[in-house]
Amino acid sequence: MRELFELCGADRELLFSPYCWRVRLAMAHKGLDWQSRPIRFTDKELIAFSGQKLVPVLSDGGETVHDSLAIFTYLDRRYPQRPLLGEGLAAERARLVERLSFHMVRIPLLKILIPRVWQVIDPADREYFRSSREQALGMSLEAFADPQGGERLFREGVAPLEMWLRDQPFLEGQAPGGCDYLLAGMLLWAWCLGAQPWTDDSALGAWFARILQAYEATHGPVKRAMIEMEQSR
Ligand SMILES: N[C@@H](CCC(=O)N[C@@H](CS)C(=O)NCC(=O)O)C(=O)O
Repeated sequence: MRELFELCGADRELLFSPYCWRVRLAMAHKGLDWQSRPIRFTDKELIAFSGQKLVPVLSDGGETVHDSLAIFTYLDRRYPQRPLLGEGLAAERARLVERLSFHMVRIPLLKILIPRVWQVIDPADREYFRSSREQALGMSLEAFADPQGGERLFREGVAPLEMWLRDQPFLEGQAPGGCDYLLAGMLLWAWCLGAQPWTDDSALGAWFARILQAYEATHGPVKRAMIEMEQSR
C-alpha cells in the first residue's frame, strides 16, 4: 500500500502544505494512486516511523521517504514512467529551481499566509505553530505577517516566471515536469488557504489553472478554505 502522510487543518480535508502538494501532483503525474493520511502539526507520533518530524512522508510498500525533492527522486527511481526530474544535470537544475522558489516565492507567500494558517489549524496546534515559527523567524507572527507587502514581493519574485510562461505552456516546455510541480505546490498552498496573489489572466495564472485542472480531472476538486481575515490571534 502507498500512503502519503500530509498536513491538514482542523478540517482533515483541508490539505495546505506546499511540500505535500508537490508530492500529490508528482504522483498524479505518474498515474499512481495513494491513501492520504492527514496529520496535524502536533501528531508527530504518526510519522515517528520516518525518523524525523516533517511531512510529506511517503510510505510505499516497505520503503519510507521524506522530503518532497527526495520523494521526487524516489518516484523516478521506483516508477520510471513520465520522469519528474530526470538524471544528472537535469536533476541538479530542478534543485536550483527548488532553491529559487524557496526564496522568491515561499517567503512572500509566508507573509501573506501566516494569518490564514493560524485560522485553519486545529486550536490544539496553535501554541506549537506560534512557538516553532517565531523561533524560526526570529520575531513574532504579527511582526512577520504582512499580506500587502507579501503580495508585492510575490509579484516581484514571479516576474521572470511570468515572462517565461508567456512563451510556453509549462516551465518545462510543452508538458509539465518536476519543476512545474515544485512551484505549483507553493501556489496551491496559497490557493487552498483562499489566497491568490496572481491574476487569472496572467501567464502564471493560466499555467496554474492548467496544472490544477489536470489534477482535478483525475482526483476531484481540491478543497479550498473560505477565510474571513480579521486578526491573527
Ligand atoms: N524540505 C522539506 C520541508 C518539509 C516541511 O517543512 N514540512 C512542513 C509542512 S509544510 C512540516 O512538516 N511542518 C511541521 C512542523 O513544522 O512541525 C520538503 O521539501 O518536504
